[in-house]
Formats: sequence, structure tokens, C-alpha cells
Amino acid sequence: MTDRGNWVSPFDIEGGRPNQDGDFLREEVRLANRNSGILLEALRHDVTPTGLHYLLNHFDVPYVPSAADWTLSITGRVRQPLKLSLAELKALPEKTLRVTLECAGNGRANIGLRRQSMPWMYEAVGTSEWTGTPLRAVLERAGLEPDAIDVVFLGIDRGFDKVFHEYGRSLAPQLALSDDVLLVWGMNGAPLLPQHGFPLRLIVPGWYGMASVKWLDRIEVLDRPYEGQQQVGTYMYRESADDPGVPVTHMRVKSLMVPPGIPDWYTRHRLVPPGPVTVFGRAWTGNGVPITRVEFGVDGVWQDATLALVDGRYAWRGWQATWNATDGEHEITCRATDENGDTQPLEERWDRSGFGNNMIHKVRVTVRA
Ligand SMILES: Nc1nc2c(c(=O)[nH]1)N[C@H]1C(S)=C(S)[C@@H](COP(=O)(O)O)O[C@H]1N2
Ligand SMILES: [Mo]
Repeated sequence: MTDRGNWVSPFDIEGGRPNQDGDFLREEVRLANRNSGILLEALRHDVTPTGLHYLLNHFDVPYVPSAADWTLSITGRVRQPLKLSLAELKALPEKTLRVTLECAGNGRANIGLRRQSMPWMYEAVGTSEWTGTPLRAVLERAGLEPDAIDVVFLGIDRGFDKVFHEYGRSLAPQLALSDDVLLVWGMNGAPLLPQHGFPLRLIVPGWYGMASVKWLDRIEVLDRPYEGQQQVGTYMYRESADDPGVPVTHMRVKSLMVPPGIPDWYTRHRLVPPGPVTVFGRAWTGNGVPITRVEFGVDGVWQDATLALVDGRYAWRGWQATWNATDGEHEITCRATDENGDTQPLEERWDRSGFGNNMIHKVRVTVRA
């Protein structure tokens, strides 16, 4: 593996980063300044304007001044190792998919005893039109050997998280060879921005964002399971520190709303005049499963929202509901359900690392003339 390393971090905290309640730490604030979220009002856009797409970068954004020298190598358990320039990749069949990406840690900061990490509340989500070539075409050209059991994707960014590593993730061959996993060079009709993986990234529709490796320059096919830190060390649902865990994979059903009315600048509390208010939002889930229902709640009383048309298998679905707002303090909420019958919990979902918290969105509103 070119994923050399696994030397232990000199910066590691004894016993791992703790879970905690209360005030945010300097480290959390610094990560929040680096990794921006969508502005909830931007949920109005079917496709998130590129500059409003959320960001999650573990290490430093690599400086890649030009795509001219970029190559993607495919090595390991393949019949024909390949090294392709970006121009060669772009000559392959092109496909554009509208895909909603969400960070697995979205909602982490809403968990009591949150993990010290990126403190997302609700905003680590966005939808883009991703243009690239199906990964399948490239893997078929290289030809997987019969003993291939894991396909590893490595980016050029690197750093420490318990151990030194380059950012890497793997997919089972069956998924890697499916039609919709893309090697992407375009986002909303333009080249990828530096922070979104210029010049090449993977997009794995329906999965939480960690699978969609940015700054991708190597694919390595293994005859054994990949044991990179981002594969086996971090993205696991765990009850407690000694829980071996279950891998984090596709997105869980979720919905968000555009907070209605006007905000207070600092607290973000909302002021809405009495009378009918149209509340607008988005709902999505994983694995290309359709959203079948969204409910809108006021102080715990639910009504069905109206769903907009489906906008592609992997894109969020719009919804709206009319609220007859009455004077006073209210909590408004939304809850989505998908075709599998999966729905959102009313309260936070515990996970030691804060992954997969798809609790309903709650917004406090003051209604006053
Ligand atoms: N090389 C690399 N790829 C990466 C990451 C990273 O830090 N390095 N972060 C991952 C995570 S956790 C998420 S949620 C998505 C975020 O993609 P975006 O920043 O383009 O929204 O990228 C994924 N791909
Ligand atoms: Mo993420």
C-alpha cells in the first residue's frame, strides 16, 4: 500500500477524545470555522449554489495549481494496472447525477455528551450536480482479479488522527462496479473547487459523505479488507469506547426546514407574524430509496406536508406545509419517512462519535404581530 504510515500520533489524547456536555471548546470552534455548513435558508435551492455547499476537510486542502499533471493510478489485484490523466478520464463516457451529500457527523452537537469533533448541528448537507465518468468503466478496463475483495480510494491529503494516514476509504467490488459511483471532475457545471476535491473526487450516491474521497489519485485493489484509519478506526457506529462497532454506510432518513420568518442576528431566534405561513423544507434518505412522507409539527401536533416532485434518485425532495401561526412561543418540527418505513426519532440518537443522528429538526419561533 502507498498508504504508508500508521505511526502513532504524537498529539493523541490519552484514552481518546472525550465526550462532553456544555460549552464548546476552542478546538471545536476552530474546526467549525474551517468546515462550513449550508445556510438553512439555502435549502430553497433545488441544487445548492456551490459556495453554499457544506465542507468537511479532515486535514489541509492540498494546493493543486493545475489539473495538467494529475493522474489516477489503478493498481493491485488487477489484470492491467492503469495510469490515467484527467484528459484521458474526460474522454470516457460522461454522466451527471444530482446527489445529496450529508456528513455522517451531522447532528453531533445536538447530542448530550457530544464527541469532541466537528460540532455540526443540522447544516452538513447539500445537493450538487456531479459530473464525471462511472468508476465501473475504469475498473472494467483494469480488470479485477477473481480474488479482489476490496477497492481502496486514496486522496493526497494526510495528517494525524490517532495515527498518521492519507485519507482513504474502500468499497466492496460489487458497489464499486455499480452504475452510479462516479469519478467526478465537475460540480454544478464547473471544475471542482479546491476545497471540494479539485481536480478529481469520488461520489458514492446514497452514502454519507466520508465515502466520497476528494483529491483522488490512487485506486488500489486488495485481496484482503482495507484497514485504513478512516475505514476501520473512525466511521463506526459505537455505543461505547470498547464497542467494536458497525460500519457507517448509507444516509439515514432526515428532513430539514427553512426556518420561517426573520431571525435575531445573534441567537437566530425567529419572529413570525400571526396568520398562515408556508414552511418549506427538504427530505432525503440513503441508498436511492424514495421519500414517501414528510410531516410538519407544531408543539407536538403533526400534519402531512405536501411533497414536491422527485428530482432524481439520489437528490433530496422538496416539501411544504401551511402553518396557521398563533400568538406565542412555539416549537416547529419536521419528520420524514422513506419507502422502507424508516422514520426520524423525536430525540437525539446516541452514538459515541455522534454519527447518524437523524433526530427531527426543531426550530423555536416567537409569533407576534
Ligand atoms: N480526501 C478526502 N476526502 C474526503 C474528506 C477528507 O477529509 N479528505 N472528507 C470526507 C467527508 S467526512 C465528507 S462529509 C465529504 C465532504 O465533502 P465536501 O466537503 O465536498 O462537502 O468529503 C469526504 N471526502
Ligand atoms: Mo463527513
